[in-house]
Amino acid sequence: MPRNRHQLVVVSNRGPYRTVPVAGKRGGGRIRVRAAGGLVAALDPVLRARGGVWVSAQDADDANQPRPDVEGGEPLEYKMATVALSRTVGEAFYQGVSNAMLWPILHSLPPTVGISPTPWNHYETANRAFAEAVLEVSDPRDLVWVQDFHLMLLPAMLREARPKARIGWFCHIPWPGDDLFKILPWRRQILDGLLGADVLGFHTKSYADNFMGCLSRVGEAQVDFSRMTVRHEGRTVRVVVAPIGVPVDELQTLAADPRVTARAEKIHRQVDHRRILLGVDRLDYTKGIPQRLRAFEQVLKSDRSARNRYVMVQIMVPSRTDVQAYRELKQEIDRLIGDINGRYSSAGKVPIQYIYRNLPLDKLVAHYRAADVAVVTPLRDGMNLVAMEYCTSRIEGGGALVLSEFAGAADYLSDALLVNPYDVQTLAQTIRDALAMTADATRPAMHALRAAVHKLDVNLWAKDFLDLLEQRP
Ligand code: GDG
Repeated sequence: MPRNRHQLVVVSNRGPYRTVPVAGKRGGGRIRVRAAGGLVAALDPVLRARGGVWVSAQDADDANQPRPDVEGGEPLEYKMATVALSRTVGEAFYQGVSNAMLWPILHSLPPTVGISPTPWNHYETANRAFAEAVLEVSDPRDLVWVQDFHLMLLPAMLREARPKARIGWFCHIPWPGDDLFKILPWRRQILDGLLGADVLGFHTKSYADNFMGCLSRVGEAQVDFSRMTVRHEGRTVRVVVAPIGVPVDELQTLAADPRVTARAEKIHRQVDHRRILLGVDRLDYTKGIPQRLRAFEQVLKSDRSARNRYVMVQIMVPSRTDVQAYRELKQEIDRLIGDINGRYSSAGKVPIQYIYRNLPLDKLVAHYRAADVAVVTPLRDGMNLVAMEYCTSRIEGGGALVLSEFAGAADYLSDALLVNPYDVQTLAQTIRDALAMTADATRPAMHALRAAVHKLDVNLWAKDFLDLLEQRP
C-alpha cells in the first residue's frame, strides 16, 4: 500500500486502549477497550480517520498481555508502538514529576509534594526513551504530534536528531502565569524542550499568552507577541490557540440510535422520572466534585420537596488510583455521598446515584440524553470535553449546562450558566434555577451552545493543527 507522504505519528504517555478480561469468560479471554480521558477521546477519532501510528508508554501491568490490535474488538485502523520504561523510571516520570509536580502547577494549584531533583532525572530519561521509539517508527517526512505535559522535553530531543522534522506539541491542560511556572526549578529546560517544536498549541488565548509571558520572562528566546512567534536557534516557532472539540457527527449519530433513546427512557424510569442533574468526570481533584456535591446538598436542604423532584447522577471514572491524593479524594467523595444519601433519602428515593466505573460510550451518551442539567464544575480545566459532549448529545434541543468559569470551555460556551465553583452558595442557587427551568425555557441557550460546539469539531481541530505543521516553510 502506498504510504502517506506525511504519516501522522501521535505521541502520548498513555495509549488509547487497554486490554481487560472478558466478563464471565473462563480461560482468561481479554478484550480491548478505549481508555477514558479527554486526550484519547479527542485523538482516537483523528487517527482512525487518517491512519498512522500512536506511540505511548506500555503499562507495566499490560506488559505480558496480548497486543491490543490482535485480540478482541474491532481491528485497529492504525498502528501502535509502545515505549517500555523500567518500573523506577516509569513511576518517577509519571507520578513523581508529571502527576505530583507538573499537573498541579500547570493547573495553578499548589503542588502536593516537595519539589526535588531525583524524579526529574527520570523524567528526562523517560522523554529520551520516547524520542528513541519515535525515531524508530517514523521517518523525517512524518508529522510528529507530541501530546501534553508528560513530554515537554521530547520536541527538542527529536529536533536534535532530525533538524528538519515537522514537530508539533499540544497542551491539553492550562498553562499558568510565570509567577507559578517559576516554582519549577527546571523551567528553562522545559521551555527549551518545547521550543524544539514548530507549532505549540493551547486551548485558549489566555494559556497561549501565559506561555509567551513565561518565555519572555524566563527564557532567552526572542518573543513576538503580535505575531505569536518565537525565534529560537535560527528557527521560528508558532504559538497557536487551537481549541479542541468533540467528534460531533459520531456523537450525534450515536445519540440518535434507537437503542440509546430506549436506554435514556429507561434511565428516566429508574429514577422515577425525577429531573436529572448529571456530573461526569475522571476522578481528579481539579474537577471540583466535592464542591458540586455540597451545592446539591444545599438544594436538598433548603427545600424538602426537592428530594422527590430531583436526582443527581454522578459518573466517575477511576483515575490515578495508585496516587495517595486521588485515593483520599475518593474517600472524601464516598463519605460525602454516603452522608447526603443517608440524610436526604425518602420513600425509597436516593438523592445521589453514583457510578464509579468507565461506562461504554453508548451508555454515557444515553445519560447525556436523559439529563435535564449537566453540572461541570472544575476548579481549573484545560478545556473540558464533557460540557461539549452534553450539548452535542442534546439532539432534541433543551437541557441546561452549568459550567465553571475556570474551564477553558467557558471561553467558548458563553451561553452556559457560568459559575464560580468555589462559591458553593451561588453554585447551589444556579443548580436550583437550572433544575427549575422547563425544557422549553432552556431551548434558546442550548441552541446557541450546540452551534458553538459544532464549530469546534475535533476533526477540524486536528486538521487545522496538522495543516499548520504541513505548511511550515
Ligand atoms: C484532559 C484535560 C481537556 C468520562 N467518563 C466516561 C468517559 N469519559 C470521557 C468523557 C470525556 C473524557 O472522558 C474526559 O474529558 P475532559 O476533557 O472532561 O477531561 P480530562 O480527562 O481531564 O482531559 C481537559 C482534555 O484533556 C482534552 O484536551 O479538555 O481539560 O484535563 O471525553 O466522555 N468515557 C466513557 N465512559 C465513561 O464512563 N466512555
